[in-house]
Amino acid sequence: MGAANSPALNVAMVGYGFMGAAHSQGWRVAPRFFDLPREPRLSVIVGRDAGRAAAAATKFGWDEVETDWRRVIERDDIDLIDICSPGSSHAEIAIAALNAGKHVLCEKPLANTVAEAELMAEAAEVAARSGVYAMVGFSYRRVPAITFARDLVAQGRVGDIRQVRAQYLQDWLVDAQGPMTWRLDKEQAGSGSLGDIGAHAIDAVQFITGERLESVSGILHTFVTERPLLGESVGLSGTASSEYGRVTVDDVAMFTGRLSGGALGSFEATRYATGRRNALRLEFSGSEGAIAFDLERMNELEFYDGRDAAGEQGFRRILVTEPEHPYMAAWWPTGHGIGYEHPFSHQVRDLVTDIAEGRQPRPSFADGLQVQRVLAAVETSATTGSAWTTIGGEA
Ligand code: SOE
Repeated sequence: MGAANSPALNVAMVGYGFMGAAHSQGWRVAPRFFDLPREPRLSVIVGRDAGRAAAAATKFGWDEVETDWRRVIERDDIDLIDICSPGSSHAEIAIAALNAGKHVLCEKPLANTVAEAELMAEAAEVAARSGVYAMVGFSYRRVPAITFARDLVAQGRVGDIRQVRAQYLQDWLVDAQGPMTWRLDKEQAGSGSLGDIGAHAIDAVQFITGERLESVSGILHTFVTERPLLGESVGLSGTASSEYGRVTVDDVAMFTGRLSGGALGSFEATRYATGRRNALRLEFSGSEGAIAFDLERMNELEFYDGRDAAGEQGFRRILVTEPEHPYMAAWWPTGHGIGYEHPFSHQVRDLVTDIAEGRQPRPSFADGLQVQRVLAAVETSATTGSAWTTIGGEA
């Protein structure tokens, strides 16, 4: 286990919220279960609030605390910057880090605008020429059942995909008195359900099918336009104050799309799907078979093989916990499932391996830019009322 004689990979992580916690777990656990060519070190955690950042460092196991990301980028002993802060900060930090020769892992969506994402992809392309790599954190690609679905599709087990149904359903905004957070502020988050969770659905569909969305037609809607602000000193779980803040992003995004291989897709991203806590649901209907997945049952994949004998056909439930399944040989005995946090270790495994072997990790910033273009096209279609909006950029 680990990489006793190879140089450590010193990581500085910006942000310590939900994603900071998940990434910390990934950095810490990956080398305990996978053989990594370089051992990640949780060197510095960066947060503007020194007290909270120090508390996070202790809780998540980081060696040092810094309040200004610029200072860690200047340090010679830092190899990689992991960006877990809100979208509004991604472009500035990622570009500065890449220009300084640091590898970058950046949470999704890549940026808040296509213009920012273009600059980031450009900086990543230049850096890659000297072996400095950037990856965007679409972690669900590394759910073993999703990777396995991609493998089945690539092996032709579902034939030509004709229809795709993709939904990302959450319900944490159903209560209209639920507090304001940065995720509901366009300045900080870029968009709402569309970018925060719709981006995952878009990436997962494109990853599994190997196709790209070429045009979309969408609607966006905000059900609750004002929410109570939280008191100064309390975190997300604190009590709401009597002041209200304006919600400036979409609560729900729905769109249809055409994929490059000819498939038609319907997409829905919402935080108002009462009773659905974190259901990323994907279904692919092909000429030879079909696949269905639900993140709320993340260790399972449903597979319909149209080549089964007549009378025996039907969706079979595959428990994706066998050592033959992607990533699973490193974990528990067969049938002992994994959870939400494991894909973050898989992400670290793949990223560190690619860096050590001098290979561009995927999804690259160019992949993140392409998803950003899809998000922008949905917004354009929804806000201008145009029936179809074509997604620009290179294929
Ligand atoms: C992170 O990958 C993320 O998209 C969060 O930003 C969402 O809020 C979460 O619900 C799914 O994961």
